[in-house]
Amino acid sequence: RLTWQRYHRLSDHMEFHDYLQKEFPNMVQVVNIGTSVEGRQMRVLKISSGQPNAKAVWIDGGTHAREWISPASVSYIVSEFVENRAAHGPYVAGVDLYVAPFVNPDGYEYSHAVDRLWRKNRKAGGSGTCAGTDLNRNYGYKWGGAGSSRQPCKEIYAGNRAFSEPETAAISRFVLANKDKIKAYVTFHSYGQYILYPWGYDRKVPPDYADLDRVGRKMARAIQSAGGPSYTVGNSAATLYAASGGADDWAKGAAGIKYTYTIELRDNGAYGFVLPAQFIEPTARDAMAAIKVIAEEVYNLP
Ligand code: 0X9
Ligand code: ZN
Repeated sequence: RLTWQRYHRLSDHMEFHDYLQKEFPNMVQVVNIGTSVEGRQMRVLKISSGQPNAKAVWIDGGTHAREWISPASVSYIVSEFVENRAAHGPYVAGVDLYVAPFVNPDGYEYSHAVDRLWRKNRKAGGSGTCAGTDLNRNYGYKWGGAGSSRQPCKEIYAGNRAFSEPETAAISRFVLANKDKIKAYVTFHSYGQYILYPWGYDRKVPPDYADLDRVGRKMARAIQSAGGPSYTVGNSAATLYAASGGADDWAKGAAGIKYTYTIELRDNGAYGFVLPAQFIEPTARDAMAAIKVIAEEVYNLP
């Protein structure tokens, strides 16, 4: 079973998904949306409000293999929504969630078994070149622009075309099929404590950025009120760096989802990607506080 005391392997998480579906069949459905490069299942957990026309929030984690706090925190959110439902507000029960805790299952396992700091997926390179595509450079909006690379040995290798990877292709298919329901898209990464909104490909903002900024600040405030640290809110390219082909830009620019964020969880550099397990619970509470704000916002949309 899953705990929040250590980082669990993928198989423990899969057992947790199966357990939730079995124990809460009216609320939780495990959907296989595709297969990774190495043949692992790409899973989405549908957490249903039971309301027929509920709006939905997309949450994902584990895009970058080494950012273990991301899938841990996303799984904590799932557990809170399902197993601790009564402790939260009415909007928790009023929106549907689509949750993909492991966008990059192969990379996650590789970062446990072989290389703790692995980032990309596990797409085989051609002979004499390197393995792995950066999944957060492989989405099909402004693909191949600033902050991405065409060289397979780079950590920010964008792949040989947009959605060349089965992992990103599966997500785009699923999200587009549900895009009328999905009103918010939150992708969890680490580290740095940032709440970032589009665009990431360039230091420009979308026309409705004032709404994104307002809700972003609300999330940051909620995190602090829950006892968490300060998170910096801003436009992705201006606040962090320009990077094209990200999931967030695609969700906003191509799928048309209004409230789109990348949240970089803890810490702000002391441990970086190798965040000790004692920080899982407090960091997961940051993530939960942010998602409660988004869920409430979506719930209250006209
Ligand atoms: O570079 C990234 O993909 C993200 N940072 S990380 O350290 N987790 O790798 C930031 C992505 C922000 N979004 C876009 N640039 N579109
Ligand atoms: Zn990342």
